[in-house]
Amino acid sequence: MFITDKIQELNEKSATSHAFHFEHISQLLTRRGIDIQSIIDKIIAFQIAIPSWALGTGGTRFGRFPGGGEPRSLEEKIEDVGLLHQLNRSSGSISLHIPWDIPKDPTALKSHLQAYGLAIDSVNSNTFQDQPDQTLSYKFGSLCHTDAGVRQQAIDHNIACIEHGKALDSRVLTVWLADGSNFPGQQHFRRAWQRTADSLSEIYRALPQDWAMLIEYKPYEPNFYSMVVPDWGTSYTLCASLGTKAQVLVDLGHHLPNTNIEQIVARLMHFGRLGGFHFNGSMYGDDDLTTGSIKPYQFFLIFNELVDAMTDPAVKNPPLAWMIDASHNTKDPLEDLLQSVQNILTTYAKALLVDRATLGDAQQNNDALAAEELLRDIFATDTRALVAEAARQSGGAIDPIGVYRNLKIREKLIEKRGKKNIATGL
Ligand code: PSV
Ligand code: MN
Repeated sequence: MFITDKIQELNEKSATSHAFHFEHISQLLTRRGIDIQSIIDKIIAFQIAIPSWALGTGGTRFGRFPGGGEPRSLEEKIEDVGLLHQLNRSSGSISLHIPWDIPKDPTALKSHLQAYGLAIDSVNSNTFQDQPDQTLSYKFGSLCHTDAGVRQQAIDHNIACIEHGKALDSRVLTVWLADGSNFPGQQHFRRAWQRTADSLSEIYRALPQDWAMLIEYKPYEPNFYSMVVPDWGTSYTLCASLGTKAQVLVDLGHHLPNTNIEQIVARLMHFGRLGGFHFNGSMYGDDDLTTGSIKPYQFFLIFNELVDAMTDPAVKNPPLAWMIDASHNTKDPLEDLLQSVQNILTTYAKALLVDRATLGDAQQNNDALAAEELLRDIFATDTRALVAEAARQSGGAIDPIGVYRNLKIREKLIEKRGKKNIATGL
């Protein structure tokens, strides 16, 4: 579905109200000596990948309630991301989970992507489920398994993912391991780490020079006693044992309550090892809620650290792969993704406004109140008009969700695809 003309028509209706809000923030920032256009350009340049597995309605282990119009194929998933990108101009790539989304004809798929101005982001391996045609089971782990045959099967799968990615010009393999144990004594911790490191090094050998391997961590689930890669420290040790193409991936939902994620991000960037980011919102654990919906202040503090390191020439961290990793149980998945992207961009914009010299002085002088107030002041600044202006300037919608609803896109997708189909994915 191509809707660019309609977006322009509807933008005209929002123009007066947008001009009013944009004028307000422009005056505020001018008084602070901030170059508004340079902030807008940075917002325009910020692209967040959409995962192919989050375009349908997710389920829980208790049930699944599809909302209708879900994509029936990888091509239709690309069309959905194409819709998002036309609306916000910030969702220019799609990540694939293999084997949920195996590209059958890479050449045709590439031209389909091109038609929507999209690229492939990461390829993500899946050794957390058994597939019908699979010889050996991952019930007791994959890359860490005690049986060399299972490990080899998991290694081969990851290498096959790299091959799929190469055919589509991806440059990132993301590895998340569900490996671990449910009972004390079940697994030998040191040997499990070593087997994992050895298996990863086999995969690393197959990684092209210009690729990155991102290693994600998670404290619990599906294993509830121990996970082989439960935290950023373990991820870091694995990356360090592999080489510089291996980087840690932070998924916001993969932390125990009250973990200081902003400090983790700062540490990893200080050591040049933060490679990727999965955005979502979390109340208790890996809840996969809308980004920024539960703890917006912490989300801002995380972005503050990211931007601090990204703008410090002394920090030698590679560019990050940004992606949303969420599941949509209550809302329309496309609306939820639009909302997440808006929250990400408005929060990123806030972090860009932080006066780092003044903050640095306050920190140097141990003036806790001044430092904290500076951050709180920026957190309270409404940056929505900056994000709307960035979308407007790049041909997107001033109000992406408003346009989505006005054009009755979900209704049209249901008409075309039906009410009951279920997309592959979570
Ligand atoms: C695991 O919880 C995770 O965050 C990993 O990124 C997976 O690839 C994704 O969710 C989908 O299951
Ligand atoms: Mn994730």
